[in-house]
Amino acid sequence: MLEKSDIAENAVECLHNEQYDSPYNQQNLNHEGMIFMGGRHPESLGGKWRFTLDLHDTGLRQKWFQIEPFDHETCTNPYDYDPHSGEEITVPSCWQMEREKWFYFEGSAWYTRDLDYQPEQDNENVFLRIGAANYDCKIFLNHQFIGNHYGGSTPFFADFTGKLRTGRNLLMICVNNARTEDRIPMRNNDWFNYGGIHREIELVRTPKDYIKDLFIYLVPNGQFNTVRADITTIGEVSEVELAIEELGIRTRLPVIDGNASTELTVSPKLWSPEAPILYDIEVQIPGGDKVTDRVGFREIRVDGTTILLNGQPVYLRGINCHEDDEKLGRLTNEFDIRRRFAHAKELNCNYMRLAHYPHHEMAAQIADEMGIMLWEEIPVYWSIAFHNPQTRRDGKNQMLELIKRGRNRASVIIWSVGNENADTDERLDFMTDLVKATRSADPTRLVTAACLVNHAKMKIEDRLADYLDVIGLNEYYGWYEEDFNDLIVLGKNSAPTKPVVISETGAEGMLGSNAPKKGAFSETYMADVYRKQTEFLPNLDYIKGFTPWILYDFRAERRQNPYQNGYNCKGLIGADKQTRKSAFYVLRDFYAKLAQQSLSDN
Ligand code: GCB
Repeated sequence: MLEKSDIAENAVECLHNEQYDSPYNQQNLNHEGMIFMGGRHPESLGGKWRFTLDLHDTGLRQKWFQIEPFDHETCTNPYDYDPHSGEEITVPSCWQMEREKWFYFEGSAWYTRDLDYQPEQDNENVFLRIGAANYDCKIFLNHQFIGNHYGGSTPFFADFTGKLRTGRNLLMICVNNARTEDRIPMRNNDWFNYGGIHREIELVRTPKDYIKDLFIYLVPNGQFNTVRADITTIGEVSEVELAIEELGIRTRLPVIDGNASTELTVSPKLWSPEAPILYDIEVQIPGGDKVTDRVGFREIRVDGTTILLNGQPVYLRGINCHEDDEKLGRLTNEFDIRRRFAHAKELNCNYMRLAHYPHHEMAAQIADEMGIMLWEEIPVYWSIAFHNPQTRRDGKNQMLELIKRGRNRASVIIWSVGNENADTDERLDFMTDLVKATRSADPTRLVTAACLVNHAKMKIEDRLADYLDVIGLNEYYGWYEEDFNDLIVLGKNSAPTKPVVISETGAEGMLGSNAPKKGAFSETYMADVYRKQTEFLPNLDYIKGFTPWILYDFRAERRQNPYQNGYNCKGLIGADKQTRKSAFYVLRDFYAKLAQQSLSDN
């Protein structure tokens, strides 16, 4: 047993210490370490990595990250794993999609590779950036623990400055996707628990003095004439230059204690789905670090039960979408994202809900360009350990990472803090704190959550609604709630003073030769539910948006009836991302009518 070898300093501790992972769970890789990426040129560390699953966390117990390369032929010590050899995996990926034998694995897995480092400039900073790894990600460089990150869908950075050797370095990463009680989401949810480093992994270099953050936006004052920029720098920086050439702006700003801010009086052309106008932005430390972005300026606010985009009432014609693919799992790419928005446009949508966790950052960049408004959210979903301070810290951190990553994206109009969480005191306390943190990190967007219905009183009732700008409502009348007439009762009994967006509704509809021809799970039944919903909802004047569940069928292991076989089949299009179901056309025609109406109203 390796417990007796040189590698394990203390054999008994190695086997019996159940606190073995606490030194490696500091969650020190968090939103505070984020660096603005626009215009930077990171080096990809993607490609083939050595890989092993580690069901018992033997790697942390035995400290596999300390193992030096050794010769197998002459080695006399037994070993349980050699990080310098073994199976290979492609990174980024979800391990489930790489080998059939890894499909249902939930636990720790180790990634190892050599890293050749050659400095490019004096005193450069070097960071490792991971776009997302699900869920706990621990980083080891040259046998030393650097830090860990919690949360499966947001980016994080590890500071390698001063820790890299010129030439060969050893990088080891342990990713754990177990569903545990403290995590967000917790143990139970309706999507597949993919594991691994599923977004880009790269090295980012900056000069010693650099730009850490840039937040630029149209001040939501109803005048459309003020652009504000907040810039954060690191190092000895006394001024920065901000340029928006197309608006005739080139100005130098003093930096005080690492911060520069300005409000410019300027009236840019406004961004909207009909006119997704973007401006090139440049920020530079004179003679030094430079970042760029392409940014749209728009204002989103609510007035009573109306949502106003650039001062004009807007109805959100939306659809939900998971980040899921039959062959790739949660790994996505530009083609996949563009196809998704093209399908939304075919449905006459102007809006999409990116469910139920932060999607790849490319989604909002492409939505900016294509003119699709977005709802983005973190997976505070169903049951969560709201009482646990660690969980609260994790939730807030995921939200701040999401906001910092994408707050220059005009397409993102709403942040959502939760989905269908029971209305308890602990949840309310957790949520009010989260809403406060969200608003203070970003005063330019609406805040929402998918709220609850009081089934006894048959009305929309959720204490969280008081703290939101828009009430999201998931309702499945005609499917889980079989009697559609109950929706009519609910609609009449409710008198919200804020806009309500139907954040989910739908029904399952199977494709293929085995699909039932009528009744539940048939396409006909599904289309009928869509018909009833779209005929009734326009009668409720406080409903200001509609996002049925969902664009594509997606993998969900809790669904095991003979039709579903591990898939949620409420997609308007099948899991092949091609085959449109009958309900697709019902929604398309409904939205065409709404779009026509809104043209004639404006
Ligand atoms: C919901 C959940 C969503 C599920 C959906 C369903 O209310 O928010 O994650 O997938 O219902 O299909 O049951």
